[in-house]
Amino acid sequence: MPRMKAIQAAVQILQREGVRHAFGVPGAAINPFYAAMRESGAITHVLARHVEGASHMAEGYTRTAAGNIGVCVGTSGPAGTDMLTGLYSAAADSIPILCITGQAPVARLHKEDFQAVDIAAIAKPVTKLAMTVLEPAQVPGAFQQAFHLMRSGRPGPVLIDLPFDVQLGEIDFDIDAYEPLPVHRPAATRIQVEKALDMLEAAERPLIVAGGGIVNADAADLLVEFAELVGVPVVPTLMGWGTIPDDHRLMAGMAGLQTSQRYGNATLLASDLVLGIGNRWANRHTGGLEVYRRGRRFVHVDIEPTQIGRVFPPDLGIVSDAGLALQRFVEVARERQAAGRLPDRGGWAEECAERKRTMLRRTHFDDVPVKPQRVYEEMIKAFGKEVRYVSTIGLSQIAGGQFLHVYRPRHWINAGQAGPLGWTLPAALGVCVADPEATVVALSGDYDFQFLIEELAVGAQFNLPYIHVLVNNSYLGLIRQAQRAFDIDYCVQLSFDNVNSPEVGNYGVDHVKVAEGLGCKALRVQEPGEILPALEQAKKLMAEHRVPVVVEVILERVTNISMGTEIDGVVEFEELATRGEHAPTALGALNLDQMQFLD
Ligand SMILES: Cc1ncc(C[n+]2csc(CCOP(=O)(O)OP(=O)(O)O)c2C)c(N)n1
Ligand SMILES: [Mg+2]
Repeated sequence: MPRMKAIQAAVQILQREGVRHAFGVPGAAINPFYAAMRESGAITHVLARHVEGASHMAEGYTRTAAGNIGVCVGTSGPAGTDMLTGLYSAAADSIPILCITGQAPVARLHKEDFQAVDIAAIAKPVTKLAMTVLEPAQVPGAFQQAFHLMRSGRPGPVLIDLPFDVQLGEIDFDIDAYEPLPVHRPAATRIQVEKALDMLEAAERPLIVAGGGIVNADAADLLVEFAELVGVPVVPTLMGWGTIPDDHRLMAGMAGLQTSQRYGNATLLASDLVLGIGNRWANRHTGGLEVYRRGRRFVHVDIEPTQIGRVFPPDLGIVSDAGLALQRFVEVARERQAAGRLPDRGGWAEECAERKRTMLRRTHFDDVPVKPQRVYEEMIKAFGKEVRYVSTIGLSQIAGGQFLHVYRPRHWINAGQAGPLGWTLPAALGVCVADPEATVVALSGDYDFQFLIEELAVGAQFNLPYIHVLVNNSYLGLIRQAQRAFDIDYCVQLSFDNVNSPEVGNYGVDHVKVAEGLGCKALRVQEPGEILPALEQAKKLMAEHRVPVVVEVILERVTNISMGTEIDGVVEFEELATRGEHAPTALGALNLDQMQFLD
């Protein structure tokens, strides 16, 4: 049996489990791991500038391709605590990442050693497993279990904390005798699917709500196949956006309080049955449950048994991996189609499509300073269907959800539940590492951008080119809007006179100078007509210099974005589209002459 340090076995296991990249920040307590990684040569390491950044890079990396597991690494003490936000974000959105931390030697754990903190205890609520490994011989098993748990059931993150002496302890280990553990994924039974399809058949206006579980199961094709078979329109959640292309005739829009379309909410409200697959009835999707549930029945398919009934009791709950359930749904629906049993949904689908053609918000404004809606219109023009968008939180993300178009799963990469400011930039870098050929476009407000701005240097150092669209209103815009309810505008201003950059007026931070200082390229845009040329120029700069390119659009300071607390009560602040030219990039409304708009 080969004899080696426990940490060398760990690195061999990482390789065997498919890890090729790690994101991290070294420190004394994790140096044995770095030595083993260097010796193996099989894992490339991206050096973050902030350990939280490394954790979000790992998440962006995981989300980009099925099967990916992002790894983030840090030393003992503050490195682990810095990564907690990344663990929370990953856990909340069911994303596996593996967080590896160094730790003080076992015998000194209780002596308040330098940078010794019980990170496993702190990380417990935001991981599937958080473990300080106390025996070198347990290291292989800890990693084996980590991968098993991250991939099984509802995916999620794991933290493995490795005391210094445990990393260096000698063990007998043979990687050829190592086998990844089988992955556990429950599958819907035929009886369950028959019952769900009976309910679907009995309904007059059924909908499918498609959640992020479909993305995790890599089952978007099956979703579209099933929807087409039964002719039922699909409302994706924010996490499921892209599972059905936005321009598909059965894509009925998103429903919810913020990242939703008017037609998506209207269609949900008109439905009488909702089949939720791989979704979790997030409160930003449902709003008040009384309105959401009134007059309709629900089927809920989820991989995690305790998710069924968590938010409200469904009429039928099915515990299943979304992909395995969809396989069965397609199989049984095909049989029913052959038997002539499937009802014709043409009228209902057309009603939904008609709403999608007509219930539009206006995006075409010529105002200076620029209105945010216009930015999304120009982004759609600049980037094709293959673009991968990355965003997190704020009015920028909300308006992005309302106005952008997504055509593929994993092409809208968004921290859905946790919404931690600063996530966008490092997550985008993780996406670049996972898919170097992709056009990656990040979308941030000025505050989100400033939160982990130093990570731009990582993009410059490691040649990770992407475009960062920075919509600058010099405000904590979302919170300013929320403070209207309190009749205050308090502690939300980011504006000040920048003594070094009179050209930014009172917008405060000179993002162009900061980005350039960190080794990136940056363009600033003041007028709507300049946006598209700037985005085109950014593509060229990105190709030429292989570094991140920031395109900052100076927005009007105050624009309220449509939102509400109930899906039948979303407040519209701007003029709605009443003519085709008001919403030139809206889908379904491209035949402008034939359009009739609804208020
Ligand atoms: C770590 C963290 N702190 C606070 C918040 C609350 N929050 C949500 S959006 C926001 C303001 C975002 O401002 P900006 O990024 O400029 O976007 P805008 O809304 O102006 O488009 C804040 C403070 C958060 N999501 N995360
Ligand atoms: Mg802002």
